[in-house]
Amino acid sequence: MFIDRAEIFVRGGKGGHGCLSFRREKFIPKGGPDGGDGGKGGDVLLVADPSVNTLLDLTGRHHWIAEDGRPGRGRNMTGRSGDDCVIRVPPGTLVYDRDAGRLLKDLDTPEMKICIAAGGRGGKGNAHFATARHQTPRFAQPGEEPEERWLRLELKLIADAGLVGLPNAGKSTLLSRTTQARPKIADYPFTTLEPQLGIVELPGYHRFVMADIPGLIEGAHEGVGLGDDFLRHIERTRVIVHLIDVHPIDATHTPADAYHTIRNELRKYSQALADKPELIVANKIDLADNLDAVRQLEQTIGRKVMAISAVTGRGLADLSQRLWLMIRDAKQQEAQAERRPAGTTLYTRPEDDPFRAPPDEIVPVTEGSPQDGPHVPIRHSEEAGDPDRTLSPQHRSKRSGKWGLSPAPPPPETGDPPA
Ligand SMILES: Nc1nc2c(ncn2[C@@H]2O[C@H](COP(=O)(O)OP(=O)(O)OP(=O)(O)O)[C@@H](O)[C@H]2O)c(=O)[nH]1
Ligand SMILES: [Mg+2]
Repeated sequence: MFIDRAEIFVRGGKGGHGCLSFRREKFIPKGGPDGGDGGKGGDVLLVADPSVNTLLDLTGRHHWIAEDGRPGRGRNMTGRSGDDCVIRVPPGTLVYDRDAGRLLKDLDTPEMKICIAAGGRGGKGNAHFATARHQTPRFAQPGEEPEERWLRLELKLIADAGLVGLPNAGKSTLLSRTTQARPKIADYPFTTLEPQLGIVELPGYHRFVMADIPGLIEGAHEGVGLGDDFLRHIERTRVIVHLIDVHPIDATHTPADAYHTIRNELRKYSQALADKPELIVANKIDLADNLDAVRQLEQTIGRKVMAISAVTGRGLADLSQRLWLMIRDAKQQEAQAERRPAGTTLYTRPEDDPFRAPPDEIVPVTEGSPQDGPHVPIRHSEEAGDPDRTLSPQHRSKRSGKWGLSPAPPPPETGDPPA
């Protein structure tokens, strides 16, 4: 099965809560605040891994959630940070925000790593808020909520050369003769329904990837035949191999007509695709004793044409060599245009990404003097050192109201704070 799309939900880990605790030891009755900070939640990372070929693994698992940070503890102990969740995808994967429908990143470089959903920061423990004037901060900061979102991942096959042509031009035959791929071949149109890839190997350890896609016909851009959607699989190829049957069974359409039809469809799909370097190849020359049909095609379209027979293998070595040279030139040009170190985090998120909550959505602290970061409602401890049992006064009154109880008295603190 050819999977090239996946939808996944990603969420970073929650930040651990800061701890509300006071030091309590023998002979030290008022030991002061010693609640540690919560740990940071893990991030969800996407890594372009060349050893992964499809998005197949992602279709079986929809939720990718990083580990939460652990809460801080008494005695100034900081909670452990959560582990990151690493998702490996093939290079060439496009990462979209599913709901916003916009492209977040193009993972086009092997080993490229991006943080797609950051974990929440750990909350500060009450020790953090002690000042000379306020020595008994009876609050700690909860951990920050993590980022989460649905992603749509799309893999565009990265082939170096893409075969285009009318149905029955012999594209699949050519792929099967030049690579180890075994696509279906038959003498009826639209034999190929899904793109196929193969690796062409040449002497000198040179190799490149060739893609065979379904045949195009006139009106494909309007959905005629199999449409032209699969052209996206060859949008990134460096070279287009335009294959033409020079002895078509249907004599009303000459090879030159075939050429113009395909050129027209390529242009309708994308001008960038139509502008790619193109090698025009006349196939099935074994069906005639001479190359007159090839010469005639050259004259009509005014372009140089390579002659091959995918069945007998004539001209295939030259074709592969010629393609390799074109691909090598294209690669060199790309390398000059863009030089980037591989293996680094190149991106966290677009600057205009509206994902992070605007500051006014964060409830300000209502007691004490926060020193940095966004602050959230005060939490009081019922048991020092156990932040899971912390609740804000608002929470407490809300909860008691909900259950028809009178507001609870302030919770006792185990450590005796200084006066
Ligand atoms: N005589 C001859 N027949 C060929 C040659 N190349 C392909 N064929 C035949 O042409 C027919 C179509 O070949 P395919 O490789 O399936 O053509 P395709 O372009 O992949 O066709 P679609 O997948 O339908 O778009 C088959 O019967 C092949 O055997 C060739 O060089 N010479
Ligand atoms: Mg085919």
